Formats: sequence, C-alpha cells, structure tokens
Amino acid sequence: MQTIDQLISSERQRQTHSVNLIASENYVSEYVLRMLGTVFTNKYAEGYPGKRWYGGCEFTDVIEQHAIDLAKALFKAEHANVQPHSGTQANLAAYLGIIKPGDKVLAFRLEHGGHLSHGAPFNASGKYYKFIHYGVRKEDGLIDEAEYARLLKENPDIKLVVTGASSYPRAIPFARMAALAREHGALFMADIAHISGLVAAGEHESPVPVSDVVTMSTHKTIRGPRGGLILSKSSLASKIDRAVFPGCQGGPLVHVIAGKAAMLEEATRPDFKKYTKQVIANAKAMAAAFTAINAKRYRVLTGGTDNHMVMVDVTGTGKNGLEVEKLLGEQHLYVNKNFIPYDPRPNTETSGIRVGAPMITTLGAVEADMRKVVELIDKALSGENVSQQVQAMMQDLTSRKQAG
Ligand code: DSN
Repeated sequence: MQTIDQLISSERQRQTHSVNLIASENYVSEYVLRMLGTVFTNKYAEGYPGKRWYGGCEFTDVIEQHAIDLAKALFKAEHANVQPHSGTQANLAAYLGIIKPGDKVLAFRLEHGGHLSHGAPFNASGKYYKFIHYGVRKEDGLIDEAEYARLLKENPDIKLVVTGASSYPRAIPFARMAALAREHGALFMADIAHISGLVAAGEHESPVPVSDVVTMSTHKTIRGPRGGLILSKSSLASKIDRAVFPGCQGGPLVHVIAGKAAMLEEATRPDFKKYTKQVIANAKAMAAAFTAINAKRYRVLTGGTDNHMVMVDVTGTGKNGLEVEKLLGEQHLYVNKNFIPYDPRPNTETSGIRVGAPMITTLGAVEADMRKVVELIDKALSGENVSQQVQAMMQDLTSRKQAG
C-alpha cells in the first residue's frame, strides 16, 4: 500500500489530470484548503459564540461569528448556523428543530432528482417522519406543480414542505411553491445544496425570503469545504441551534468553520458572480453540444438546463449509466451514473448520467472548452481512446489559468 502521504499525492495527481464533471464536486481555493489544516482542528467548542462548554474559545468565537455574519449578509438571512457537518446533517437538524417525529412532510421524489435525506425509507428522515413525494411530469421532466398542489390539498396534515434537488437541471420556482405551502399552513424548507453558489451570486431565485428554513452543503457550487449550513427566520433560530447542538451533533469542526468563513468571504467577491455566470453558460453549452452531436444518442432531459448540470439519458448509446461512468472514468473523464425520472433500470445501473460544469469552470473553462469536452465524451463512448486528449485539455486549462 502507498503511504498516506503518497495517497494524497496520487489523489492530487488524479484531480490535476482528469476532466471532472461530477456536478456536486468542486476545487476549493488554496485559502479554503489552508483553513482545513489549521490548529483549530484541536479545539473543542460545543455551544455557540459566547456560550461554550469549554474554555479557550476566544478565537473560535470570533471565527464562528465571522462565518455567521458573512452567511447572513451573503444570503440576506435572519439567522445562520454554520456548524452542520454536512448537508444531510443540516437537513436532519432542521427536521429535529421544526417538526415532531411522525409528522407528515411533502418533498421531491428521490428517483426524480431529490435527495436521500428528503425522506428515503433507508435514511433517518424516512424512518422518523412520514414523507410523501411529488415528482416531475413524464412529458417534459419539469416539477409537476399540479401534483404538488393536489398532494397538499389531499393531505391537510402536512406540516412541512421540502424543496430542492440533487439531479434537477431546471430552476426551482421557490416563491410559487412556498405560497401554496403557506396557504396550506405548512412550514417551507428549501435545500439548496447544489445551487447555493448560484443563489449566493443572484443567478438563481433565492428561496431565503419565502422559506422558514434553508439548508445547504458547502462544497458544491459555492466552492467551500465539505460541510453544511442552515439559514432560518429569526423566530426559529433557537430551535435550529438547539437541534444542531446538542440535538444531533457534539463539538463543531472549528477548522471547517474557518474554511466556511473563507468560502463566504470569496463568495462575496465580484469574481465569484462571474464564475457562477460562466458555470451556467458552460452547462448550457454542454447541453447544446450533446443535442447537436446526436439528440437520440444523448437525450438531454428537459431539453437543456438552467443551472450547473445537464442530465442525459444515455440509452441511445447502447450503454447504461454505470457502463458510461466506468468507460469515461477509465479515460480520466468523470461523470456519475444517475437515475432519470421513470427509469426502467435499477439504481445500481441507471439509464442516465449527470454532467456538471462547476469544477472545470473553476479551472477557467469557457463554452468552447465544454463543446470539446462533449466531443471527447462522444469519442470515448464510440470506442476511441481519448486519454491523451484529456491530458492535453487539462494542461491547456492549467497553463491558461497560470497565464491569466
Ligand atoms: N451526493 C450528493 C450529490 O452528488 O448530489 C448529494 O448529497
């Protein structure tokens, strides 16, 4: 076995030499990365700034308060909790804080692009709460708002509505969905794990003004360390804080909170807005390129994208999602197999792939690069070995970034 140091260096090489199109991943800046290796990892700090269960928290308090203030300002939120260890932890804490075990919750169906922490039977959310789900329309792949309204009407006991997705390429109509939930008397929660960077930069409708709670992970489009974050109305602040700690977590990861503060500082800068605009332009360029190459071979779900990802039905290639993921991975092109709505295949195979622009855009890719990436994918799936072309593309991106 390689030593741990060697494995880190191998992983660095892998990340530097592959075109990564996994929609939920990103490259953090050196600034964010540096925070994760600081002495704050040594510190216990159960509690919140000014109210800790340990001494020696004077610098921790300042860092955590800085992250809280930045998150509130960036998202125009009344309250922020920066302690959740992940997006799933953030969701579980939100449920613990605002509903009771056994309560009924309406959320987006996992098989249509939702998330396991939105009531999957094998997740704690599905075990402790009674989730029912809305999905997308078969004909156009868009959220079935009629089904959503019908389920609300038929289930007067719904206490919470959860919106947000892991594999949905279109804009989510938060205000419209929140208005119906409110009419119904339910709380409204948006999980913006995937689109948090786009929301922060004003490139996607923000759910913050219309939501009781907004959760997110911090390592996707917003380009921070692995972790979670919760925003809420101030009326729910103490319920959320108590649900995170002591409700479902012990000591916060102070070094990761420092990384979140660095991420939030970066997301406040004008170049972050430019980045998110380019992410969306790049995803759109990929969607158009797949369609232009062969719309039957690559069926782009919903006909395009509004965000950072493209969902592609690859049935027309004669391969399933798993086979495509493996074949591309062997040539250093990373995507992930993904269920498509109404997928006839099991989730271990799937009929689709999810292709994302956040990572390659961080390297400086623009629309022409994305068209080239799609060509490389098509060549690889047609049996050509494109490894060298992938390397050349990564070298080109790296030297352009160094020059720029
Ligand atoms: N695993 C994440 C994603 O890839 O979307 C969701 O948690």
